[in-house]
Parts: sequence; structure tokens; C-alpha cells
Amino acid sequence: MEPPPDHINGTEPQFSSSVPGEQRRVGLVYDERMCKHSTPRGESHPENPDRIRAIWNKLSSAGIHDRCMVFDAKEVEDKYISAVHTTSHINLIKTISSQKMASKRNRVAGRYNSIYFNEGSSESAYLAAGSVLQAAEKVAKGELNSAFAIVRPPGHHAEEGEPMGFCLYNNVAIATSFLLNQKELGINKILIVDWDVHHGNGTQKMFWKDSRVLFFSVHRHEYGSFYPTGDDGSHIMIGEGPGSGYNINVPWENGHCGDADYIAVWDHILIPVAREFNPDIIIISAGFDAAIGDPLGGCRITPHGYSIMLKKLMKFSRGKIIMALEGGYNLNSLANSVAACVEMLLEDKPIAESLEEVYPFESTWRVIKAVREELSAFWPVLTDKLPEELTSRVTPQLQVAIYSSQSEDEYDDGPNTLPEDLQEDVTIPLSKLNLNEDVDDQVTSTSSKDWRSELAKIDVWYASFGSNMSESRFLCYIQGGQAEGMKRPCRGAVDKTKPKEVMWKTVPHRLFFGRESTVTWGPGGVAFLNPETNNQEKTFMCLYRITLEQFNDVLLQENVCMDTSSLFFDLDALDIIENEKSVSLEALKDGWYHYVVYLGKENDIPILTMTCTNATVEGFKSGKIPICAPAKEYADTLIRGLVQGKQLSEDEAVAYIHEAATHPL
Ligand code: Q9C
Ligand code: ZN
Repeated sequence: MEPPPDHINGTEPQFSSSVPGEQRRVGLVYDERMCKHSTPRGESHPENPDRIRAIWNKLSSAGIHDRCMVFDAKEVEDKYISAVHTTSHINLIKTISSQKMASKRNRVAGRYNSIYFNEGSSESAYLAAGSVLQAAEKVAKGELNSAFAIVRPPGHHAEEGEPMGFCLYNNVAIATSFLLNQKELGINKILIVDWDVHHGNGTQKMFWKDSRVLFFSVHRHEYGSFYPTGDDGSHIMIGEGPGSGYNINVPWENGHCGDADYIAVWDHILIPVAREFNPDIIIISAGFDAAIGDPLGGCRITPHGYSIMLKKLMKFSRGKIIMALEGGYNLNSLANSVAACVEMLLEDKPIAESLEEVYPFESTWRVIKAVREELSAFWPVLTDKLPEELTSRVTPQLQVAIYSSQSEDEYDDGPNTLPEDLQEDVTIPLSKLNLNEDVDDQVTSTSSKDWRSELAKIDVWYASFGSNMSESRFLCYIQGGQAEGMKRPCRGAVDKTKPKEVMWKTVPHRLFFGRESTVTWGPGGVAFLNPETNNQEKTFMCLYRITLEQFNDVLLQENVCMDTSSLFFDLDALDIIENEKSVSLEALKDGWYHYVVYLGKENDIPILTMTCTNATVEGFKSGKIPICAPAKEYADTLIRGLVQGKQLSEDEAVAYIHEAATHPL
């Protein structure tokens, strides 16, 4: 339990609120010109101008902005941007809104991941970055105690050389490097806390080898299936060289995380490390898409939760904090959360920092333990084992995603697509939140019962060309568990019956290896089968006879999907695939193996495999996705499968894998 709430531990005399009743100086940057960036034809989009308008209206109507120092935005100068972005990226953002680019604009946007441009984009991007920089400078100089920059477009996904994920310039990274480069400010150590529900991939990369910047991000990850997909947000990404240990990722395994989960991460990771790091200033990449009711985030932080998270950070760097808006797509949740934070910046009115009756998920403790273990060599305060009586207090894990990460695509979702428990006023007290497991259990059983019994009657051959050729590895997908070389356990299928038969076959398709690393196997490529046939090629396939129900559970695990109730490959899909030869499962499109390919029949039972799409093969061919040889442990699993299946001798299997890994696509 925390000591009783006290005033900010500021030692700086002039502005800290050691004098009772004295207001802290809090800056707000807001500028209507940042509304100019919007979709080219007025298409609806979650990242729209109403976001910052809603915040401003709320701060105005609640009389909060009267208690702050309000500033208009200033455009950032190119020389500050160039510290973190390439010249060509700066040229792109500078010119994209010009008349000359009008005809190209949509096409250019299409080349990037989740990006739109219009005539107002350039100006908004320069103002957003300039606002955060200006706020940071004023706080660093002591003109303000803290500041909130209400900006858009957001920034944390933008990388050195490309816009991404609604972000054009990396506003927080630009301000961070500005502070470090202005030596007279005396800022040598900066803590960036990225609490947006998405991983701050851009910011992570920009300070990857920099020990002056401690980058901390807590985000939905789901083993790499949540946006931005891939392994960048994994907890094993700790920085490199002098920056080792100065990058901390807390990757949620599931959605629904709320105040209790975040506070547990604060208390057992972020706050102890911050105390040790002792930053000169803190910048928060303050996305509010982990807020309760957010359509993209699927988490449930309350405004009160955000204010506690903030208050705990205000005890460092004499309260010098700059908050920069990132995501946040439910206008009410967004405005209420920002208001709660600005009120917290304004005065340390006593608030209870404890949360009653609500505990973290079991998965939250698992993630916290994994992060502490990964980083304890760099941060000795993380070494101690967490007491059992602490980690045994959990909220029963929900069985099923009420709404999954796929809701990200539904940009038009109105309030009605939200589950009922999230349609309430977002300021409801925690104790009223519906965390009743029975409700969620019912959802699981009714929606999955329908199709499971039906598909349990149909047999298919699941054909593996990768690690599943090793029976002990494949059994993890059926019975759950972790075979040799695997970095994490599998969930298993609902029906844990072993395969009825196993047989081998060769097919005229190309086997190859790609990707840099995976969560299950760590660094190194994993196997793919080119969906196109090619008579020069021969790939060994191990066929397991399982039910279509089990096949669906294998699909889910191959595509690291948390949704355990939905049906992805049904009887209709089985009909279609016999004619079309392949089916792309759109609902699993964030996974690497969502393309089901039909390989004929054996004993009148269809043979199905799962691999990447033809488009992804093109990505591998062009070098956009790395071709990468398998690491030893993964290759050993394949070799073991081929040898135990009596397809090849050990030497032949080694040569076969080597050939597939080295022969150009
Ligand atoms: N399946 C921020 O919150 N979603 N960006 C794309 C594609 C993009 C979020 C979904 C989400 C970007 C700043
Ligand atoms: Zn986000």
C-alpha cells in the first residue's frame, strides 16, 4: 500500500505546489488548425478532427482550461525533425498536401500502412510536432510545471523513413531529441511512457541504442497478432548496445486489461525502474485507446485509472511531465480521460491511489514476471520474486474476446457495436464494472457449441511441412503444452483426442523459410509453403487425420488468435476449397498462416495445409519481408519430424532443410 497521498515531491521552489492552494502551472496546447488533416473525401475514420474538438469542448465546459496556460501551436522546424526522420520522409510530409501532389496523394497514401493524406495533412503534422516540442521546451525551462499537448495526427507509429498507423511525424521522438540536443536545458535523461494501447514501434526504434532515453511501452500484443503486428513489441526487445535495458515492453496477452492490470505494471515494473533511472523529465505518449469503451483498444482503463497512473509518475523529475496525445477513438472516453489527467496535473488533490476489489488478470502477473525476468540484469530492483499472496489475487481470466482485434477494421462502428457493458457512462466507478466471469462463459459456450459438435463429425487431413511434422510438437496444438525448442506453451484444442492416423506424402510445392523471428521459436525464419504448385519442387508433408473442429483450433493457434469461440473454416469453406483449391480466411488475416490450401484427397478425406498468401510470397520475393534461415532449435524440430517419420535419414533431412533455406525463391 502506498503512503498517504502527499504533495508532489518537487524540490524546485518556484512552481511546485508546496504552498497549499497554490496552483501548479500547467500548459495546454490546442490549435484548431490541427483539424485540417482529415480523410480526403470525408470518409469516416477513427482518427478524425472531432477527437481534439471533443477534448477541447470538455476542458472548456468543465472550466479546466481556465486554470491552465493555453498556447497556440507553432510549426516545427525541419532541423528538429531531421534528428529522427530521414530527409525523404520530411520531403514527403512537407509536400504531400501541395497542389502538385493532389493527383498522387491517395496512391502515395496507399503505399503505407494505415495512412491517409489530404490538403491539410502537412500543416497539421508540422503543428502537432511543433506543439509537443514547444510544450517540452517550456516545461524543461521551468516556465511550466507540466503540459498537455492536444495534438493530431498522432506520432508514435511513425518511423524514421515512413508514416504509419495514422502517424505522420513522430511528435514525441522529435521533442525528445530536441530536449537532449539543447544542452543548456540540462536534460540528459528522458523517460518516455507510452500508454497508448498500441506498441510505440517508431519511438522504440529511434532510441533503440540510446541510454539517455528510457522507452517504456505497455500495449496489446497477443503474441504479435495485434497492431502493429510482429515481434517489435515483445518483451524480449530490450534495446541494444549502450541502449540495452533502456527499452521496456509490457505486451498484454489479451484485451480487457483495466485499471488493476495497469496499476500492477506501474507498481511492479515502471515505478521501481523510474526511481532507479531518475529521469530529468518525463514525456507520456498519451494515447487513450486503452480506455473503457474505445472501439479499437478493447481495454478498460477508467479516467480515474489514468489519473492514478499519471500521479504515480508525477513523483519523479520534480513533476516535469509533458503529455502528448496519441490514439483514443471513443470521443467520450477520450475527453473524460484527458480531463482527469489535466486535473491531476493541475493540483495534487488527495486521491486514493489504491483500487479496491479489482485484481489483475492471471495473464497480467505472467507478463509482469516475464518482463521482470528479462530486465532484472539491467534493473536489479526487478530481481526479487513477487510474493505469492500478491500474484494469487486475480480476476478470473475471460474465456473469450467479447470483441476481438478485428474490430479495428470497423471504422464506422457506432455505439451499438460496443458490448453492452461498455455503453455506460465511462466514469462509472470500478466496483460497478462487469467483470463477472459467468457472463463471459455463457458467451463462449453458446456461440461455440453450435459449430463444434457439427464439425467434430467431419475428418480432414491436416498436412504439415514445418515443425508440426514432429509429432510431439503437433500434439501441443491438440493437447496443449510446450515441446523442445518452443519459447512458449500452446493452448491446445478443445477436443484433445489424438490424431486418428498419421501418414506422409510429398507435394510439388516450394518449401522456404522467412521472417526474422517468432514468439514461439525466437529469432530465425519459419517454414512456408508456396501455395503455387511447381513440378520441379518436392516438399515432404506429414498428414494428421483430425476432425474439422480440431482443424479450426489448429488454425487459431497457427495464427495466434485469442478468440477461441469463433468458427473460421466451416463446411462451406470445405466445399469451396475443393473447387477453388485455396481459401483466404479474412478473419485471421493478421496471422501468417491464414491461407488454407487444398492438396487433394487421401481415402476420400480432403488434405488441407495452411500457409501464407500468394501476396505474402511476393513480399518475400521482393525482399519486403525477410527471407531468413531457421534457427537451430527450429530446424532440429523439422529434422526430428522427418527422421522419426522415416522419410529421410538424419543427413538427408539436414540437407533437405539446408536446401530449402538457401535456395533463392
Ligand atoms: N487491420 C494509433 O492509435 N489499425 N494508431 C489498422 C488493420 C491501425 C492506431 C488495422 C491502428 C493504428 C495512434
Ligand atoms: Zn493507439
